[in-house]
Amino acid sequence: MSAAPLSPAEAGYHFPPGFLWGTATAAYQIEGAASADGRGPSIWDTFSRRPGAVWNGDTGDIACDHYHRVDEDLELMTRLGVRSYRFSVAWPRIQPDGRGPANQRGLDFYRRLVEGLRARDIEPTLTLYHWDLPQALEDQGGWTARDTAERFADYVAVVSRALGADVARWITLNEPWCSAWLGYGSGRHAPGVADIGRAAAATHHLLLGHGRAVEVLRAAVPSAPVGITLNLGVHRPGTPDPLDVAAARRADGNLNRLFLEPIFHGRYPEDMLQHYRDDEPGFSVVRDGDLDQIAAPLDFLGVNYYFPDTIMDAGRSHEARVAGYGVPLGEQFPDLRVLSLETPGSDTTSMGWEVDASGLTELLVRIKSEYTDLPILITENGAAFDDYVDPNGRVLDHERETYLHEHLVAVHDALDAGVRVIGYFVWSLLDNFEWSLGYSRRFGIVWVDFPTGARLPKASYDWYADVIARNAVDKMGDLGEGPR
Ligand code: IFM
Repeated sequence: MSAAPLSPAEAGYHFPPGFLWGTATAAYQIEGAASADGRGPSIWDTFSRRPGAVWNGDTGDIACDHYHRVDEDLELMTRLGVRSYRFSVAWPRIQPDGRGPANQRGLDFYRRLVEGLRARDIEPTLTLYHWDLPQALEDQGGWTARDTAERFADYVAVVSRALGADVARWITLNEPWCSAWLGYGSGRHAPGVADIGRAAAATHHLLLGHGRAVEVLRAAVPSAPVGITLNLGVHRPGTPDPLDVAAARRADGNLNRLFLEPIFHGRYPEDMLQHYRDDEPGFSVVRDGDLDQIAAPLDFLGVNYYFPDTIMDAGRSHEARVAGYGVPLGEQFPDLRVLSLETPGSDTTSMGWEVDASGLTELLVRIKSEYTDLPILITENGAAFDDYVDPNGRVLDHERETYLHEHLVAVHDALDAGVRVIGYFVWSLLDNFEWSLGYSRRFGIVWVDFPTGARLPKASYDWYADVIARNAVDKMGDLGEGPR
């Protein structure tokens, strides 16, 4: 009698041949060298100097000093074995005032990086905008001004002309929700504006900038794959009560549908247009033809996923307590009237984010059924934990290995469900500047000693190198070296 075939849970999870294993970073979070070689100020240089805006008054002035240590970081990637590196270009290095001729020394840095990657057989995945708007453009309204979308298109033309031949794939924007809603809605991110109507206008101008960038890229690099990276989530009603179901739908509208619908269906969701109808300027900035531009066909969708959200209606905090939920996490957008709740007993990361990989599978399956069958790249996934260097000089971040392991199994489940996931990028290669939380949160698979800049690969780096080498993750409960 022949033995029954092993299930993936028993045999391990193998990924399709050619699966694009990678790791990701962003310019302001790692580069430092804030005024080197003609770089102009960005909104994050300004915002991080505002008292109380960033934990400990931290700034990206030095960060990981990647600008000067790029060769060392390329070596780390080579040893890791990644097939692709996702990085962003700092617009203020290329156009210090956000417009006009290119700053050649800024371009030279990225040329060196891209050539270094190619020499090591690592595909450059280039993000054109990861939140560091030139301050000079913010002074003229930033993303609340339509002109910024045009300036972005000009900048994209400069970068694509200079680096086009060597870049493997292009990402127009990283997480435009954060730029619009944290930057102009809650004010927790640069430029620190708290005005819902301006956040809605910024949403539209960011998406318009994306559409214009796609047009420019199609002309400059016709054969290169182009996509956008969205931070998407799942919003689960805390109870079946219709009020909570409606609240979850509002949260979903703001985070997911406000971006997925215009990009893939060429329209803004009606309930969100209604919700923001009295906010000025809001979506009154939309002009004829804009949505066609925004819905320009793409080659892939980049998805950043970290955690799921449990949602109840803001008026139901008593019921939330009765249902056993902990203290609601702060209400970031009072107009949405949602409580974001922590599931009792759940594991959380040092960001306070709930660990639940099933949300990633759920999200990917939904994208396929409701929005697009395009190939999907997981352009970010990872976790911050309270890492430390132990007396033996090692960082044994087994919680991160577990997190990554569970999320890779979730990706595998999505593949089994027919979703075309073509790659996965760990956030992040290096510990880095975590925006308003400064250097207090460590997401890296490589430890960075910020006073000296020294790098130390963590246990999760070795674990991930092994996953890449085998194109597979082990079965659950078999995570290699001394797990948990
Ligand atoms: O560090 C950020 C990154 O810049 C964008 N996505 C989420 C990460 C973790 O918060």
